[in-house]
Amino acid sequence: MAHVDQKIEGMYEEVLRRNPGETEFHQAVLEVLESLGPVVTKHPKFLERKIIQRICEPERQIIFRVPWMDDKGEVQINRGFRVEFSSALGPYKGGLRFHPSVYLGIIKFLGFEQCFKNSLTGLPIGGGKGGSDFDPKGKSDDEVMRFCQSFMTELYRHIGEHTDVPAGDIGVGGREIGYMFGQYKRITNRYEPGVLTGKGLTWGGSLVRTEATGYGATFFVNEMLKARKDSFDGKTCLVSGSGNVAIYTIEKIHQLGGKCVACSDSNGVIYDEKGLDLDLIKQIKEVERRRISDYVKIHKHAKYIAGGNIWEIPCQVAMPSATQNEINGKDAATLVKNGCIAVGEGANMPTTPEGVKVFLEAKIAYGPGKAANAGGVATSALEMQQNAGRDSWTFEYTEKKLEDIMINIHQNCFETADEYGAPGNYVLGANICGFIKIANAMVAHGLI
Ligand code: NDP
Ligand code: 2IT
Repeated sequence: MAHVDQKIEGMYEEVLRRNPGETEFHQAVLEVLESLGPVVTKHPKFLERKIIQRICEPERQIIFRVPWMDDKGEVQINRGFRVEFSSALGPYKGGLRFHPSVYLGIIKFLGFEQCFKNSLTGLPIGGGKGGSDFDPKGKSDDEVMRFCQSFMTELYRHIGEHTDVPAGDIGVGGREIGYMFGQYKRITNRYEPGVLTGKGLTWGGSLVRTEATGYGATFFVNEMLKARKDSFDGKTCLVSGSGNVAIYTIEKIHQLGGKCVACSDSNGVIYDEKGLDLDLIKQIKEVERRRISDYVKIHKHAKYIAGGNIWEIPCQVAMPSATQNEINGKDAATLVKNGCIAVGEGANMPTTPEGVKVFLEAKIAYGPGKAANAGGVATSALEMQQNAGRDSWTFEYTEKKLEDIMINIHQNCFETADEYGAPGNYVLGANICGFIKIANAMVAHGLI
C-alpha cells in the first residue's frame, strides 16, 4: 500500500474489510485510489463529504436465482447479478457478462470501473454491471433463449430507460440481447428500445455499436501514437481474444495500416505472419460460433499454438481484448523487451498491477481499459439518443461521433496527467478525470 496517499489509506482497508474475497474488486479500487491523493489535496470537500468511501459502496446490488431447463429436460440453476453502482451522472449503464467465472467480485470490479469510464465519455450515463455464472459454450440456441428469458423475468423489474440500461459483455452479444429484449417486451407489454443497448438494427439498434469497442480502442491507440508523432502504419500488432472486441480491433488496425499477426481464445493462439484473414475469423466466430483453432484448417501456412501465450510474439502494438488479468508482470516485461511501444486495453483490467508498473516504468504508451475501451459504452449512449429521438443515424455519422469521443477522451486523460505532474501517464489521467466529474455531481446532489 506504499502508493496510496495517507489521507486515503484507511479507505482501502475498509473496502477490504467490507468486501472479503472479492479480489478483482479490490484490485480495481486500489488502482483508482492510488491516483486520487493529489485530487483530495486540491479538493478537500471530497474528503469532507466522504465521496471516495461512497463511490466504493454500490448504490444497489441485486442477486437472484435463474432457473431454466436444458434440452434434456433437466432443471439448471444459475446465479444472476446486477450491481447498480452509481447514478451520479445518469441512469446506471453497463454490460452483462455470461461466463462461468462470474461472481460478485467480478461484477463489482466491472461496475466500479464502468462509473469512471462512463464519466470519461462525457455522456449522461451512470455506472453498473451485471451477468451470470451461466456458460453459453456448448449450449444450443434454445437453451440460451430459455436462460435469457429466465434471467430477464427477474431483471425486468430493476431496469428501464431512465433507471438502468444493460448491454453486452463477454458471452452476451446480439443474440442474447434479442432474447432478453423479447422477454422484457412480453412481460411489460411495452416496446421500449431504450431499456437495452446492442439491439439488432431493425428493432432499435444503432449502426457501429457492434464495431464500437474495437474501433474505439484502436482510435485511442492511434491518438496515443499521434501524440508521439507516430502512427499504425506498418506496425506489427497482437490482439488477444477473438470475440466482439478483438474482431473489430483487428478490422480497424488493418484499416489504419497496421498488420495484426495473432489473436487467441482461451484454448490457444493463432499466428499468421502474413496478417490475419479477418473474413475467415468472422465466419468462424460470428457465423459458425466455433473455435479459433479452425483457422489453420483453411490457412495451412498459419500456426495454432495450443495453450500458447500470445504476448511472447514480438510486436510493436498490443491490444488485450479477452479478459481481466491476461497480462502479468512477466508478459509485460516480455512485450517491452520485444519492442512493444503501445498497449491499448480493449478488455477491462487485462493487465495485472505488476504489468501496469512495467508499462509505466518503461514509459511506453499505455492506454488503460477505462479510457481505451470506452467507445463501446459511448456508442451505447448514442444508441440511447437515437432511441429517445426515434431516429437512426448513418454508419459514417455515428462512426465520426465515436472517433470524436475517443479523441476527446484521449485529450482529457493526456491533459489531466500533465496537470497533475505525471505527463504521459494515462492511468492517472483517466482515473482523476473520470473521478472529478462524478465527485462534483455527488457534492451537488447532497448526501444520498
Ligand atoms: P466475447 O464473449 O465476444 O469474446 C471474449 C473473448 O475473450 C473470446 O475469445 C474468449 O475466448 C476470450 N476469453 C473470455 N474469457 C476468457 C478467459 N477467462 N480466459 C481466456 N480467454 C477468455 O466478449 P467481448 O469481446 O465482448 O469482451 C472482451 C473483453 O472486452 C472483456 O474484458 C469485456 O469486458 C471487454 N469489453 C467489452 C465491451 C463490449 O462492448 N462488448 C466494451 C468494453 C469492454 P473463449 O471463447 O475461449 O472463452
Ligand atoms: O465494459 C463495457 O463498457 C461494456 N461491456 C459495454 C457496456 C455498454 O453499456 O455498452
